[in-house]
Amino acid sequence: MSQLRVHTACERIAFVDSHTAGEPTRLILSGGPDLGGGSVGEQLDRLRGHDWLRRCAIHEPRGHEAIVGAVLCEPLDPEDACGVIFFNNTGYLGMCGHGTIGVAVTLHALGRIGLGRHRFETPVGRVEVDLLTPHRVAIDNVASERVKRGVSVEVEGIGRVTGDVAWGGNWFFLADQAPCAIVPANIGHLLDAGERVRAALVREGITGRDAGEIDHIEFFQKSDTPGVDARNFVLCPGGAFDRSPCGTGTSAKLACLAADGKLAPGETWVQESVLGGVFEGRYRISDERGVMPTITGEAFVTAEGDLLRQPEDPFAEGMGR
Ligand code: PYC
Repeated sequence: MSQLRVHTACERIAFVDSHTAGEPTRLILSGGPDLGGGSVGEQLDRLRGHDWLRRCAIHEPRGHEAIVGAVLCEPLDPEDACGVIFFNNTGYLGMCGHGTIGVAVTLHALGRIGLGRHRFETPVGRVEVDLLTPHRVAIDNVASERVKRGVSVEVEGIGRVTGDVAWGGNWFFLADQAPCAIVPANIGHLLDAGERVRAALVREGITGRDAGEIDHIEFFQKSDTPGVDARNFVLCPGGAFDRSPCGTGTSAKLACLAADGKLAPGETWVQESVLGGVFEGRYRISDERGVMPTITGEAFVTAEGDLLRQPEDPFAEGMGR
């Protein structure tokens, strides 16, 4: 029951927040537009026409740049648990690994799904989640692939940077040589370097398949943490960094490791984020689809409530684009 005594009409957007290895997910439960039916891709096209929901839920003063939003929609296949569309401070994501883990844990906390396997539809394909405990989730992600190996770009202020271009549900440029140590004290420097690499890719016309924009930049380094294979830093499209090891980024990494013969199917790759959160990754090979990654991580719910939009509020749709 609300404590507020507001005098004017007030729209409410119900949400539950969670974090996955520190990276926030805001799941919108109600108050968004009717997205109709059809494929999740078609529903995403309709949601783009109601961009106020993304801006309101993610931008300040109701959100902040690191939040990834998720809105549930009708699945095309009624046997699937739900459709889900992810968005951030700059636009819409194909898939989101940490977000899928967060959504699964939240739906379980709401009593909407039980432990075990469930299928979610995303704009870039169906993923399967296995809720192992109320917090621990394994996702069978979309097929992932490396499309370019050893791409070298001239980066302003840095020099030549070499990396691979791979798909893990979003497009990534993955560089094994980080510009500095991947530690929290260097986050400012890593953000700046990531933006410069992204600009160099645009300048040199380097894209993913079908001219897909490479909007995530991922640096890697060896980790000193026992049992961890590598530490990463991931620059996300809107200029925030992923607090988690990035589910789609870890999937892209698995595709590169598989292509290089450095990780066998079924072997585990332990990926640590700049903040020390961990995902476990492994893959199987499908004859038709190639590298099929499974990413395992943990999420926890952190808040529930209503975002409020008053018509007279000049920032009813948030600050920013
Ligand atoms: O976990 O896939 C992910 C992700 C993408 C952007 C932020 N997190």
